[in-house]
Amino acid sequence: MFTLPQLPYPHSALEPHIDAKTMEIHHTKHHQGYVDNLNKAIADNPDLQTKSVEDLLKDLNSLPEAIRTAVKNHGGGHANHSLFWQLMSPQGGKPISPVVELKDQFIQAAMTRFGSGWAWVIKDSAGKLEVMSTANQDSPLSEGLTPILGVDVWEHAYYLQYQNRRADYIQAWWQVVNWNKVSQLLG
Ligand code: MN3
Repeated sequence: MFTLPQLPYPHSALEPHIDAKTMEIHHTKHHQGYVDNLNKAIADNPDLQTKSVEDLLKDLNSLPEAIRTAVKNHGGGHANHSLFWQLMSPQGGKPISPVVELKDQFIQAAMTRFGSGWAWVIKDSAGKLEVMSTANQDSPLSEGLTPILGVDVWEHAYYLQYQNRRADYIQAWWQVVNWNKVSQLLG
């Protein structure tokens, strides 16, 4: 059984950049929904229930075809959001230069992701940092890549506070990046 992780800070902790209502709905409704639907998808596969969601996403092709898309979508949603909460903090520490250098490219990827999805800084198997974006809840893990930084650009992540102003949301989001977590992920 997968469960919703607690937020590492109160809903209001990221204000004024990200409002408390958005955080509350995003965490308790959207993320909870991915968790519930992931559990439903693997309900008849006990062998999969003991795996981490990351391991499921890294090897989607090994899953029964009937549940592959559901695990990609809802498992991706669970993994992406679990990381996303940790990638934000009211006290994020010192920006990490090699990631900051990719800021313009990262914002460009977030702005040009049509519809719903994510922009990422990832580390490839050779340890090289790159910017990419994924549609829907697709995870970089499914492409053999390690996410280092990721911003949710689904409208549910910003619409209450920023309406259609995705650019304003992304700039505000950059103010609450948890660089301590980024540093840990960089290894
Ligand atoms: Mn979301």
